[in-house]
Amino acid sequence: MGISGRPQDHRSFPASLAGGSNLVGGFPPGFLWGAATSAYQVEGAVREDGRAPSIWDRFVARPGAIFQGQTGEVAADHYHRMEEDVALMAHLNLRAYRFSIAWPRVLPQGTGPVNERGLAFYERLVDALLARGIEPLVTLYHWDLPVALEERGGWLVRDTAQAFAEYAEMVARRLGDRVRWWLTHNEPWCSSYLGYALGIHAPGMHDKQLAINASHHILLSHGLAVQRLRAVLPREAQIGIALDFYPVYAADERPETQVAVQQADVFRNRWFLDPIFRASYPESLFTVLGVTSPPIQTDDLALIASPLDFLGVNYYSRMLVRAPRSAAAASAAEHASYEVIERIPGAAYTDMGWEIFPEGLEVILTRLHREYGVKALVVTENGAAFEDHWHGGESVHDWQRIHYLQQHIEALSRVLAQQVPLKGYMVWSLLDNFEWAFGYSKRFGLVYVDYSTQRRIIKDSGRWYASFIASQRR
Ligand code: IFM
Repeated sequence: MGISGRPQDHRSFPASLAGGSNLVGGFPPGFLWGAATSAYQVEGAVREDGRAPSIWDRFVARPGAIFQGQTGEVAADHYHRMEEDVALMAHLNLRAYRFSIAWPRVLPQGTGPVNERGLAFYERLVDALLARGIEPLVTLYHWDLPVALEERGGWLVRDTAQAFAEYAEMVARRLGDRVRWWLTHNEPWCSSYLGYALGIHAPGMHDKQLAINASHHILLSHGLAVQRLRAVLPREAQIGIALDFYPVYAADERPETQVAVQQADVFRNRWFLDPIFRASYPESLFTVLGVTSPPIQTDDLALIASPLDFLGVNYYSRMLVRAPRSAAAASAAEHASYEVIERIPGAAYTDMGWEIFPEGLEVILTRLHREYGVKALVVTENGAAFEDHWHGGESVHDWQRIHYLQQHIEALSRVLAQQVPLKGYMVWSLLDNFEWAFGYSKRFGLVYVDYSTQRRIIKDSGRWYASFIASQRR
């Protein structure tokens, strides 16, 4: 099977990290302990079984776009190793697995005829998961728009929102008898801002106005898809979206910094949260971004705010900001209204340069429940990249990741103690994988992937997580 490591044995961990069982209690029975991946980051097989290219296949070919010109062509070869990977998940005691469907694999032209061979892959994956008692969580869009749609305007045109709703309905009709948990989009902030304003993600554009326009169509596509999913899925289906959050903190006590905090919060958290849960864009959003309103039509916001069963929360870090201290600092900052403090003395960082700040997870989850009245929450991503080293044996010692997971899981138990309806936690990621512009240089997996052989080696963190989940079985 090619799986290394013994999940039940955690005797080699530092004493403070061993024994998930005495870490925290109080997790409800049926809590979804899982891990997540996305199609382009793990599948590979980009030209197989009728899959057509997505905007990422095109973007990775752009000189300088990706670390060392790497691509997702092979990635973790999950398309060919799916059964082995599901066995690995069972070995890790996972109760849930979040994955995404590659739109261009199942509808190569974005609309029109279904590619049965592509769809069959996801049917086999869902069946394999269920056979092992692992709950599937399906994400319909994790950034891989079919090129055929990009050529017709991509997210800059309303038709793409309609095409997404049709795609969502088709998948729901085919998998809805077996899949209970559905997410429309993953991190639309990234699809919009990184893709259309900063140009560091596909489709690689550099215009904030395009970013806000694209975001409106993405939000609309979400609302339209929620309606279609609701119409065809069984009543017990759970429909949501995964947003990424960065709680914002003030770096000093100046009143101007309080304003800066509000503006950064609008930009980083409320841009998507408010339309989805309050049917309106935050008042200052367009000013903060320096753009005009996107093309909003009557009923768009009501559709975007279609009721959800749960919200997926992707949490990695926080933002520490202050008001610019001079005109020069303001013009150097990405947004004239605030400066981000990138390095905080004494703080710990992951290999992505993200501050490790578990308290932020507690803050964001409780806020979503209290301020936005979200019915149920699932942490759909949380995890860390560290420089892992494999020396050819059976293990990879990644105590920093264990510590990271432990601290964040402790935050969850504090959240549950405050009666927040939290239903699950997915570690990003199951496997080391293609980290977008960073290529394979960043490793987030519970499982190490030796890309030259595609051998999987369970890291100590994977063994720790398996042992922790086992300790929660009641
Ligand atoms: O790898 C990504 C994922 O695709 C989306 N959320 C953040 C992860 C780590 O950067």
